Amino acid sequence: MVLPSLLVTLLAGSGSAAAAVARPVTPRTSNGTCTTLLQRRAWHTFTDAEKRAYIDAELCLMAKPATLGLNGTKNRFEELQWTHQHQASIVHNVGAFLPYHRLLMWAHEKLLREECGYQGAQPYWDEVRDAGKFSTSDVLDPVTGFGGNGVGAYGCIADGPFVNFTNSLGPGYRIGFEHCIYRFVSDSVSRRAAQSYIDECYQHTTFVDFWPCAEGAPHNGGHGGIGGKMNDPIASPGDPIFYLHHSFLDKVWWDWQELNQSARLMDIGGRNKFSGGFSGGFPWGNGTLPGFPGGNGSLPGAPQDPWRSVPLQDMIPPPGSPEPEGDPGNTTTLSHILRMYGVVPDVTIADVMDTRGPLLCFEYV
Ligand SMILES: *[C@@H]1O[C@H](CO)[C@@H](O)[C@H](O)[C@H]1NC(C)=O
Ligand SMILES: *[C@@H]1O[C@H](CO)[C@@H](O)[C@H](O)[C@H]1NC(C)=O
Ligand SMILES: *[C@@H]1O[C@H](CO)[C@@H](O)[C@H](O)[C@H]1NC(C)=O
Ligand SMILES: *[C@@H]1O[C@H](CO)[C@@H](O)[C@H](O)[C@H]1NC(C)=O
Ligand SMILES: *[C@@H]1O[C@H](CO)[C@@H](O)[C@H](O)[C@H]1NC(C)=O
Ligand SMILES: *[C@@H]1O[C@H](CO)[C@@H](O)[C@H](O)[C@H]1NC(C)=O
Ligand SMILES: *[C@@H]1O[C@H](CO)[C@@H](O)[C@H](O)[C@H]1NC(C)=O
Ligand SMILES: [Cu+2]
Repeated sequence: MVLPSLLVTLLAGSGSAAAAVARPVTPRTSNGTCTTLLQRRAWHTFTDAEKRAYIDAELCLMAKPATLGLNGTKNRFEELQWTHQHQASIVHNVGAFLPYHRLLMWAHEKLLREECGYQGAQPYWDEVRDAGKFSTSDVLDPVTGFGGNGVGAYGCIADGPFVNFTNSLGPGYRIGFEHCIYRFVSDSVSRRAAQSYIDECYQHTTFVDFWPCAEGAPHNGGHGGIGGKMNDPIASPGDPIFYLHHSFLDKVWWDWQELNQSARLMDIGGRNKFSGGFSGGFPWGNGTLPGFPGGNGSLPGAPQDPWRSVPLQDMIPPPGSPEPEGDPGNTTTLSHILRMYGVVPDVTIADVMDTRGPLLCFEYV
């Protein structure tokens, strides 16, 4: 008997690396170029070989010289990070938070694939699975993952593939201060990644109500649960776990959109500007980091985290920091411009609303 071809595809694909790559789709738009959706899967479903391929590509990005002249960047990995550091004040606590981070994940995936030979899709970390026990996650595996918790006063990572990486961006807005990837893993903070918090966000039926909820516990659980570099709201993309975490958060948004596509695929809103800033608002901010004499700005961090105190000036957007662009008023709209400073072309929020649209062309499975 001859199996229907769809079934053959499913059988052949299940559990193999082939399933990671692509599935043909019907284009949604008349001029769209999205004919093959990349399928983003959870990290824990990756085979060891798939994990190795992803990490090797990340190491490749970290080793590739910077090309864009973005101040302080040494390599392509930091160029992605720079777009986040430079725009931190206009891509957090605002309506553009989820759209900008969706674009950043996509740009990262694109660079891995186009410049570092990666053939898979961007993985996400199923943090719900590890909520309350991040320290045991396979993401932190020293051999097949991103290396474990930090050690010593500064929490520098001591094993794994990224142990020798030095980062030039951060803490905060600082540029040119070479430092390790540092972590202060907290299982208790990681409880915020629990499904109950996500379900709470899914009670909200409009984007303006949904995004602040998503930016709360589901977002902060991953940042605070890993801690250290990941807990720096400005320079956190210096820890490659950032990309697994924000892909998880992007999936939280995507799942919410999927629950009611007709109402939510183009639903956007929220404020464009947030007056709060990053300094002064966090607990544990009164320590002084050796090497940061007089440090009095505060990053969120565990009480033992010496990085939590940095010079206040490094926590305030420097002169020349960008302002939101493209909206008619103070509310975030589909015409809001998302800037990527040459890493990938600038686009508008409209371009990133539908992950199956011509620009992004991916889905979560
Ligand atoms: C083609 O795509 C562009 C950019 O996504 C869009 O602005 C335009 O409306 C599309 N045209 C048609 C006919 O769909
Ligand atoms: C890190 O550098 C040390 C010293 O050069 C080297 O022995 C080690 O293999 C490197 N580790 C990785 C993961 O690159
Ligand atoms: C680059 O960053 C350094 C360190 O913060 C700063 O002193 C310098 O003015 C910056 N250069 C430009 C062109 O912005
Ligand atoms: C989708 O949202 C619209 C507008 O809020 C609502 O009328 C409709 O009932 C929703 N559909 C589903 C399946 O929840
Ligand atoms: C912060 O300052 C208070 C008062 O001086 C002190 O009791 C506390 O231990 C300090 N906390 C840290 C983390 O340094
Ligand atoms: C922090 O340091 C700056 C610069 O030295 C100083 O102007 C400011 O008053 C300090 N703030 C606090 C709260 O100590
Ligand atoms: C936008 O915000 C500014 C600063 O808060 C305010 O002065 C202005 O009136 C607002 N504009 C609109 C159209 O709401
Ligand atoms: Cu961010």
